[in-house]
Amino acid sequence: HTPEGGESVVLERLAQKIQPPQMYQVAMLNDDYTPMEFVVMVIQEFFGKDRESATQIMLKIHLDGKGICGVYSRDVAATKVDQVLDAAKQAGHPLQCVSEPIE
Ligand code: TYC
Repeated sequence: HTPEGGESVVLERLAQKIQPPQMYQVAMLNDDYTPMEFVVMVIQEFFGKDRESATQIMLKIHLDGKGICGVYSRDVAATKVDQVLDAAKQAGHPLQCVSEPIE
């Protein structure tokens, strides 16, 4: 049947309840021991960056202490952190990585 005024108010209120998922930034932390080359490889492999962008991100982390490697939904961000920490541990490097909600 034909929608009338009262229904559109209900639909608007429903639409307001549909929110995009909370997003999470995956940030890597600087340390004094992990080789720059290893960090660049990790950023390329797990965050899909080309060598140039990966190098820029690595240098930002090296200089500022921290840098964002990507932004993802909660589950994907948690998986990225696990992958980075596993790779670092396997290679014997102390590289640290965290996931943080944004906005
Ligand atoms: N600071 C490290 C070095 O001089 C390089 C490095 C960069 C380590 C980024 C960790 O997340 C990191 N070898």
